Amino acid sequence: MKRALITGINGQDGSYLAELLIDKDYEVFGIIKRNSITESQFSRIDHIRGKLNLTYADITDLASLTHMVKDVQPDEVYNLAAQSHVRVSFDQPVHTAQATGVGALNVLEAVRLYKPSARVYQASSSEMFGNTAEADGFQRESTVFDPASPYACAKVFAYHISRNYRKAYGMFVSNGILFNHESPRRGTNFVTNKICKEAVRIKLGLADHIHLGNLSSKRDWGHAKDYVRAMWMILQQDVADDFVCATGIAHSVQDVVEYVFQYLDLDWKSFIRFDERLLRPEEVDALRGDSRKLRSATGWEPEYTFETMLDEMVAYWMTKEFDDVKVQATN
Ligand code: F7E
Repeated sequence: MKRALITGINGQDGSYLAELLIDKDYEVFGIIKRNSITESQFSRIDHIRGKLNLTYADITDLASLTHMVKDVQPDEVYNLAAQSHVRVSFDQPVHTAQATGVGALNVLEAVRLYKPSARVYQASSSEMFGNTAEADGFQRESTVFDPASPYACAKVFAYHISRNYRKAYGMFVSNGILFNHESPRRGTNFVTNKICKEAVRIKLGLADHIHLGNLSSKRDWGHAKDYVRAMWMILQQDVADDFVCATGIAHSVQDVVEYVFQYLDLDWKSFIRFDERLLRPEEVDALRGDSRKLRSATGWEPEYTFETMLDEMVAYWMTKEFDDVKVQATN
C-alpha cells in the first residue's frame, strides 16, 4: 500500500485528492492546523474521516512536519496548504509569505531530511504569471512570471525552491501550475462560489443583492475534481517536471454572474452592487492556460465544462440549509 501525505487535506483540493487516493488504495495521511472552531475544520472530509490518518501540524512549523515525515515515511507528499486568498494576502502579506512561501520550503526540508526518496507535488498557481501572457494570449510553462500580489510572490518563491531542491538534491519534486479550480467545496469568499451561494439565497428570498468588485477580470476556471486527478498524474511521471493545468477557455467574472442568474431565471442587473473594498491593490486581468504539455505527457483531459461545473455548484446550494450567516463584506 502506497502512503500519501497531504498538507491542506481539509481544503477543497485536499478533500477531493484524499477521496481519489483512497479509491486508489493509498494509505492517506493529513495534517490539520489547529483551529478553535473544530466543526468547520472537518466539514469537507467528515464523510471519509474514518479512512484518514490526521495529525495536528502546520506548514509554518518545521518541527511538526519533520516528525510527521519521519513517522509516516510517505511515498508521495502533496503540499496543498497555503494562505490561498489573493486579496487577503494584501492584508496579511507576512503571514502569506510564511505559510505559502516558507511553508513549501519547510515541507521540502522535512522530506529532504527524513524521506528524500518521496515524490513531492508543489501546488503552484497561475497567479504567478500576473499580467504577462504570450502573444497568443495564453500562459504556459515558458511564460515569464510577473506576480501581482503577496500571494503570487510567495508562490513564485515556492515554485523556484521546489525546482532548486529537484536540481540540487536530485529529489523528485514537481510543480503543478494550476489555473483557478472550483466546486461546491470552494470557500465562499472566492468569487464563483460566492456568486452561486448568494444568487441562490436571492432566489430563495434570503438576500436581495451581492456585493462584488471587479467584474471584468477573466479567469480560466476548471473543476477541482479534474485538477486533483492531474496532481496525481504529475507524480506518476518517470521524471519530475513542471506542468500547467488549465481548460484553455477564459470567462469574465461577469460571465459567471450572467450564467448563474440566468440559470436561476433572475435578472442579474437588479442584484449586483459594486463594492470598492473588494478590489485588489493590483489586479490580474486575464488568465488562460495552455496545458498541452500536461495533456500529452499524461493524457489528462477535464471532464467538466464551465457550465456543468457552475450547474453543480448552484444545485448544491439549492439543496443546502442556510443558517443565514452573511458573507463577509470584505471577502
Ligand atoms: O477572484 C474578482 C477578483 O478570489 C477571481 C485562488 O484559488 O485562483 C484563486 O485566485 C476574480 C478576481 O480567485 C469579487 O478581483 C470580483 O479578479 O475567486 P478569486 P483568484 O484571485 O483568481 C488562483 C489560481 C489561486 O492560486 C488562488 O489561491 O474575481 N472578484 N468580485 C472577486 N473576487 C472575490 N474573491 N470576491 C469578490 O467579491
